[in-house]
Amino acid sequence: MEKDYSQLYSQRAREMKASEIRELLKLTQMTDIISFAGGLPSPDAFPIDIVNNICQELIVKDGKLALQYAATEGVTKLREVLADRMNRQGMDITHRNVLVTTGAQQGLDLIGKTFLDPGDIVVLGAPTYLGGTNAFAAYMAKMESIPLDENGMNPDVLDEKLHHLHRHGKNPKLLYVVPTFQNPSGVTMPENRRRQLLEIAYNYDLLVVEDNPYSELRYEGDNIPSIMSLDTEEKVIYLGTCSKILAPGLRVAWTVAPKPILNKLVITKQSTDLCSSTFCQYVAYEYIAQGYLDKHIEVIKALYKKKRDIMLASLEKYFPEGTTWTKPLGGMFLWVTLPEYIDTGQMVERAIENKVAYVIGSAFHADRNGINTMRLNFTYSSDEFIEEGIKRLADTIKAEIEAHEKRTRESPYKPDKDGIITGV
Ligand code: PMP
Ligand code: G9A
Repeated sequence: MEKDYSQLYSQRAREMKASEIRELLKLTQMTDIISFAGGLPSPDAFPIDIVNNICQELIVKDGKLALQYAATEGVTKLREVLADRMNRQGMDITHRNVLVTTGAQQGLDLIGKTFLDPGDIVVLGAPTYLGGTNAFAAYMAKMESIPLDENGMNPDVLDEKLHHLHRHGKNPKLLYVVPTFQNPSGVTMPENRRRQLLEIAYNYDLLVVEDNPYSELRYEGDNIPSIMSLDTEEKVIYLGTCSKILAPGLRVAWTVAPKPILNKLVITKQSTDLCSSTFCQYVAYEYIAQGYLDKHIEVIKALYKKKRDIMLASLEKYFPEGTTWTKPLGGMFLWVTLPEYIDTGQMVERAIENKVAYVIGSAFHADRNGINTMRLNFTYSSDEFIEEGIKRLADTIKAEIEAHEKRTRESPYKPDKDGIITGV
């Protein structure tokens, strides 16, 4: 029998739960399941030859630096090229506003560690990125959810929520948003909403955490400025990452923040990992500085647009009546809503038996709502498997609908013509 250490765990560790995404990943990577679960880039797109050349040249040319510890802030020349890229996207920063992190996930954790005491409130979307909720929950924060619509977070609803919280003496500290091609729903906040959101943040003295891994993966439509680039009061912390535009295995990401906040985050990071992998930072630097990243993004955009289109066409072709889904203009995900009586948490076992996987929608709701929803990733699977996987998923859903209809037919309690159940 395994020894039980639970009495020794901190309260925070006792309350932490495994990420539904990471657990599914273990399962889907081991088997022949078609996975629409993890937010994984297509491995076919990884620039293996270029990274190979960079690594070989790097180790000869700069080995003594690349194998050494780096400053906690990150390798200066990487911070500089990242700041340049951000400025080309409308920001006004220097490398001193940039902290290199081990994945944007670490950025979220450092923000939690730096700002959140137990009981502090974070306001976020419903649904929202589960890794964000988990990072803040690890610091025992309380989440307050704002339901999203097809244009992301509605500022009027946010304002009402904050007003209500304030009336009850509650002052949230952070507002967490993934405004562009949101994980998990794929929806994007238009510019006017971003401006309104900032005004609200200023009024309520909230820090906005803008988590933005996907904005460069736009397949149609015009770019929308980041919230940080619209900010005039230094109230935004921004997270970027190489994970979706280059390779998540590098674990190279960056946090942009006003200098006082950045300095605090650096101290927080020192107790976490001293510095992010120097070697990977040098690889990322060379990749960007030699001009490969912008070209690579064009290649993967074409690849992912096609995959999105195949998934949308397959949904149209196979999914039964009563199901709806978002039609994202970019990113990696779309969001499916099933009839209310279907619990995607229970259905997932049947889906896995049918050799297809998704992430259950309730995992992305801090309040565990959204039980009839699911997130589908369209970038990881090969083109052929996308259609086959959607067909398997459609069959799984149809079986749930049929089982429900059978139960209703056989039930002694039937609704009359006004929908009132009287019993037979
Ligand atoms: N934020 C969001 C919204 C994400 O979708 C992800 C990855 N799925 C992350 C943060 C973490 O990314 P990274 O690989 O950079 O840690
Ligand atoms: O593998 C991970 O946990 C990163 C992917 C995140 C996601 O699926 O949203």
